[in-house]
Amino acid sequence: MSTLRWTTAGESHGAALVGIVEGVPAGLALSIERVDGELARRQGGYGRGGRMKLERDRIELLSGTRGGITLGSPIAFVIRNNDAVIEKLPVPTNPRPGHADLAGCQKFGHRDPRAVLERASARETATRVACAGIARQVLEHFGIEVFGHVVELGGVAIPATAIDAAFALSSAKRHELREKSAFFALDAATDEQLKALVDATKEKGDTLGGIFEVRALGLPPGLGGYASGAERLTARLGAALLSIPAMKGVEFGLGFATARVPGSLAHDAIQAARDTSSGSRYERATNRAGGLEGGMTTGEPLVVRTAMKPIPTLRRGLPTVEFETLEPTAATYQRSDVTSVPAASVVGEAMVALELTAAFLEKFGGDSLAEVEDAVGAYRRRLGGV
Ligand code: EPS
Repeated sequence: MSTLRWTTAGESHGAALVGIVEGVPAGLALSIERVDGELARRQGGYGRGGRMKLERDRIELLSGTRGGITLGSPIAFVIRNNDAVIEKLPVPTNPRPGHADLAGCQKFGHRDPRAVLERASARETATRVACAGIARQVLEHFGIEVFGHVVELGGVAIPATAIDAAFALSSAKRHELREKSAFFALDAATDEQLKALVDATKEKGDTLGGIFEVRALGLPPGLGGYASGAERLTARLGAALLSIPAMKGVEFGLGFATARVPGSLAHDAIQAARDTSSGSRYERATNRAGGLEGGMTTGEPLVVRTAMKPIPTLRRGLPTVEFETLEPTAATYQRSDVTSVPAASVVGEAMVALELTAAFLEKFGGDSLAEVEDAVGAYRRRLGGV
């Protein structure tokens, strides 16, 4: 079976987070360090709070490999929670605005926000990053890079010129640049300004949202599909990104700005490819579409940006009411991040990687990596005749 499927389980302060990835072809040398590296990255970024000092996320592989090579069977893993105190934590007496607390309690008919928030917590995204860390190694085997970075935080934007310059660099240099940034951004000069902003916001007991961008480089044309809504990669990527807690909007390429320009400035001219090493005889003169047309990859870089709301847990709790009395009160506060937009960029990168791996294996999937290699090679050759 070559269709990628994945699922997660676990509560934020339960014993562990659990993940299963199915559909990874047999014969892939799986790097656990690669997965743990992404987990460590997700824990980082300037503005994280106390919880991340307690956790050291890493996967314990339970199945699906032998001698480090995938078997084609389900790959199961756990990530243990150090802060596994779910049975000892108090039950908040009021629902926190901006969280799943109230609608979740109404949905299940109880007054115990902990029964909701333990699973609704963004802690679950660690499992997604691990699932993607496994699955994306298929894409990486074929030279496809998925790269997330923060482009805006609390209204301060990374200059577009710095981003363009970073994407003109080699992949290794671009990664180096991002690693140096406390915000997983591509401009060292903006880091200091962002640090000052986060510090001042922390002082005030407030929080910050922002925008991250994910680009995927080296994609072949024709992933996804136009024949049904469910195949359209635009919809699938949008849903994948909006499934991350706290995400409020997604745009591709020119995004919302496309709606404000005439058609002559909204699209990408087709021209003969200067470099035909990918197999395609065509390229686009620009990439306003962000690498997708008709719900399919065009072969140009995928460019997608996602907006994240500020974390709703504030030191001075937002106004709410007590469950029992409906008396006005301030929402319960224990601890919180000032911002987790850098971490969200790691999660967004993971979600895009998962969706692209799924689309890639739908088109080229086989039981073994060798079969996938054959299918990719044959497609590249066929593209030369189109
Ligand atoms: C989260 C609240 C905080 C964050 C957590 C998400 O956790 P705690 O309630 O333990 O202080 O640290 O994020 C993570 C644990 C993580 O791994 O990203 C929330 O309410 O969503």
